[in-house]
Amino acid sequence: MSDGPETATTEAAPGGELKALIAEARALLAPAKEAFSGANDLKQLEDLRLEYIGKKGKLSGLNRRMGKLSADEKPIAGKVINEHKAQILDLLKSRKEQLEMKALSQQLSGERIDVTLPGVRPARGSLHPVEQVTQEILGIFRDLGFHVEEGPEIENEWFNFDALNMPDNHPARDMQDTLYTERGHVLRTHTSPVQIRSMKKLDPPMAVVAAGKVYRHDSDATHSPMFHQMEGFLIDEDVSFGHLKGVLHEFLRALYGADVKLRFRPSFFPFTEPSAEVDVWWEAGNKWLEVLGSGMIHPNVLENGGIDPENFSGFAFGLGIDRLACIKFQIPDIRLLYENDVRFLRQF
Ligand code: 2NL
Repeated sequence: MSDGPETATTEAAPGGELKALIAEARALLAPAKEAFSGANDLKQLEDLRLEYIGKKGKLSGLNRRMGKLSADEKPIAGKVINEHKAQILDLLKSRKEQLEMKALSQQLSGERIDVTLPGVRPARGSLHPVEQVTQEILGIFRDLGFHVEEGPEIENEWFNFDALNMPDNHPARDMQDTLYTERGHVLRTHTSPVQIRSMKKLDPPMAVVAAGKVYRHDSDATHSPMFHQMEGFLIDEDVSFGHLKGVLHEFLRALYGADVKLRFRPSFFPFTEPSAEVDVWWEAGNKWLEVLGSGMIHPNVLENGGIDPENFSGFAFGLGIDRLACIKFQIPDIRLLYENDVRFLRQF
C-alpha cells in the first residue's frame, strides 16, 4: 500500500477533504427531501433509495472517499455520514408509509359498498293454482255462512263408502278405482267422509264445506291419481231443492260473475236423491261446461250421519277443483299441476 500522492493530498490540505465530505453530505439533504416528497409511487421511491443510499448511491460515494482521511478524521466523517444516512432513511420510511396509505385508501374506495343502493329482491313464491282456486271457493262459501271442516286422507271403508249409501257391491269400491291401504282402510276417494264426520259432530241446522286431496286408481291427461275435491252440504228443517238451486246459483255468480248462465240436469249419485249436475254456459267455447254435482241428501245418508230424516232434510254438492283451475287458467293437461315445474308454476 503506497501512501505517496494520497498522503501528499491530505497533507496539502489538512482537514479540507473532511470539510468537503461534511459539506457534501449536508448538501444532499435538501434535494433528498424534495425528491422523496415528490415521489408519487413505490417504484419512484425505490429508484430514489438506490440513488441516495444504494451500493452505488451518493452516500456510498462519500463513504468510499473516507479512505483519504486521517485516522482522527475517519470516525468524525463516518458519524456525520451515518447521521445523514439515517435522516434520509427516515425520509424514505415516512414517504413510503404515506404512499402505502394512499394506495390502501384508493383500493378501499374502489371496493366501497354503497349501502344506499336499492337491495336485490329475492324471488317470491306464490300459491299453487289449485290452492288459489280452493281458497277462492272456500272464501265464497264462508261468506255465505258455511263452516269449513277438514278430515283424514286415510279413511275406513264405512266413512268412505257404507255411510254414503254405497253398498258392498258398488263398482266404486272395485280395486280398479280405489287405492286400498290396510285391511278396511282406503285413501279417501272423495271428501264426503268429512261431511259424514261433520254431521256426527254437529247438530242441525248446519252448513259445512270441506276441500282437500282425494285419490283414485286413475291416470291420464284428464285424470291424476291424486286430485282435489270440494264438497258442501246444508241441513235444516224443510230444506228444499229450491234452496240448493239458490245457494249454488249464488256461489257461481260469485265465482264467474253476476250474469253467469247455468242449467240443472238430472243425474244420479248414490248419496243424493234427486240428483242434478250443474252446467255453466261457456261463452268463448260456445258450449255448456259441467262444473258441479249436487242433490238432496239421501235419507240413508242422513241417518248414517246421526240425523233424523223425518225431521230434517238437506242438500249437498261436490266439485273437482283441479278441473276448475284448468278452466280458469286455461291449462290444457291436468298433470301439469303436479309436476312442480317452476317455469309452469311461475305463471300464476
Ligand atoms: C261430483 C259430485 C257430489 C255430493 C257430492 C254428498 C256428501 C254427503 C251427502 C250427500 Cl255426506 N252428498 N256429496 C253430493 C252430490 C254430488 O259430487 O261431481 N263431485 C266432483
